[in-house]
Amino acid sequence: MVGLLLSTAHAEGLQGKIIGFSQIGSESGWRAAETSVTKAEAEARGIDLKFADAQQKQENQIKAIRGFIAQGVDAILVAPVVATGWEEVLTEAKEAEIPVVLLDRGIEGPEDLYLTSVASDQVKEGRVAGEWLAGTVGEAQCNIVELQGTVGSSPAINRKQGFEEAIAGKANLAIIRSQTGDFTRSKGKEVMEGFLKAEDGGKNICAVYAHNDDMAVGAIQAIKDAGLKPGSDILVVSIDAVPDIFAAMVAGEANATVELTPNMAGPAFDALQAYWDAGTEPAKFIITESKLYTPADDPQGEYERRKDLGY
Ligand code: GYE
Repeated sequence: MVGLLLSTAHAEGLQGKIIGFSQIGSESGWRAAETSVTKAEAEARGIDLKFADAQQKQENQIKAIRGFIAQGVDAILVAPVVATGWEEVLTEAKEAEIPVVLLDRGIEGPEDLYLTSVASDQVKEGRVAGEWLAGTVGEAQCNIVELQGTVGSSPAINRKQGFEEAIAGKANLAIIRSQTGDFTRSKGKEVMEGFLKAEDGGKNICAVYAHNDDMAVGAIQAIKDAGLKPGSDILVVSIDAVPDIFAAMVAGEANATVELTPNMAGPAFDALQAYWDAGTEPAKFIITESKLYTPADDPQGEYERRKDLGY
């Protein structure tokens, strides 16, 4: 049940609206949670949600958006897999006078192609992760390996930038290897296995920074398979705050995560309703919170709380 995440304040205003949602896929636990929360938020408001899963492919998203335009939906939500290549299709939506709301990832190009964007501050997420690591290792020498998100996606670009900003000027901290794990658990594991082999079985690695928790969970498995202890031999810091990372914290195998709410649809629907009801232009960027969690923050409780929320 996702009941506790629902915002019920304006339950009636969107009754009967048809809204298309072009989702990226289900590469991570966070993504799956976002999908279920979006469906539940739509249902609670009486929205007829047309859901399209793009299987990680931008071309499928573009096709889905064109399909929504052809159907004459009232609005379109899109979680853009990569940051570029949207101008043409979003211009088509604009010409059809269908408002577009971006969810959880940003795009390059003119801002008038979408009504609003609901997302976290991804540079800040990277910075929070980097500051946590810098504060934790202090003066000690620390070689970091980085698991990047999907190449060309806004969270991969921004989370890298924010982390680099946080460790810039600290001579004892260095990213020695960085590669994409495509936001998935299996790729995170595979890439981490390569890092461990290349770095003296892992002895040369002090920390792994993963752009999401799923890749961190994959990396944790690789570290264990290599005979090292994740969480102590190699520190693990990531982003999302999904239940599995709290389970890893309970086991002493993960050290920090930055929370990303899966409820991007609630603020998106609120913005659409205000826009339709009162002509209120929403803020261009609706920014969700980025809170740090460590094993000191009741990981067992956080795990259970999220399971109850329907993750
Ligand atoms: O952190 C990751 C997902 O787009 C910000 O995408 C989102 C990211 C999220 O697959 O787990």
